[in-house]
Amino acid sequence: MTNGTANPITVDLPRTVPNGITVTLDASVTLAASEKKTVQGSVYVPASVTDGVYGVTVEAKVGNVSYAALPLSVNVNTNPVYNGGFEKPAAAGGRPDGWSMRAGVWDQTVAHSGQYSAKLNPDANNTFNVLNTDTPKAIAVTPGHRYTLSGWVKNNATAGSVALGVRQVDANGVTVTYTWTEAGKNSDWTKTDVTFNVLPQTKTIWVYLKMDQAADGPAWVDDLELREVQL
Ligand SMILES: [Ca+2]
Repeated sequence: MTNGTANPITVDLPRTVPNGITVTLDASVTLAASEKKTVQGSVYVPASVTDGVYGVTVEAKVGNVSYAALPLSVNVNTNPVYNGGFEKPAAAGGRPDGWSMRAGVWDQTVAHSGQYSAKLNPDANNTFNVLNTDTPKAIAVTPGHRYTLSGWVKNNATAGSVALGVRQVDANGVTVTYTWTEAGKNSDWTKTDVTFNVLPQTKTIWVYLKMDQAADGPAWVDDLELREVQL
């Protein structure tokens, strides 16, 4: 803020804040003649606030005159799975951002929510028919802690195996272990949980959908979330 006058002024900083969120910022600031000042505050979002986009606005007022409204968009997203609903396209298009699709399909005809899901087609010749988290979107986790990955899986296969999985990876990019939960055969959208304990050497986890060579129909995944489980 810059005081363009030759007199000291007091600038009030009223704010509009949604329920539950707190803004820590002086209620007013005094500027000497021609003084320039930066004010800093912080926004506190307690764990009780549910995911969503919240608007916080701070105004700069002198007397009853408003000189500026400073809108701040607070996006509360406690799910660390990037683009877990497959709705955001990669910059180059053609695939969902943050996912390595391999032979998988970005399907806009079938979705658990939104417009898109990710699909694997059966392939008797493919020994590793998977789609998975793209390298830069690996999720940092804490050794010794317990998490549940959940996702919605639709499986049209009546044979073989379709599974949702988590790969634990160490600091050198080497696999520590995989944990899989098999989807029911010939099943409509079903919430599928993969619960795992993070091993001491694990740094990140990657999310996988896998289909084996015996599967005889396509499978889809959508709306992936990761939550820590209290031990
Ligand atoms: Ca979706």
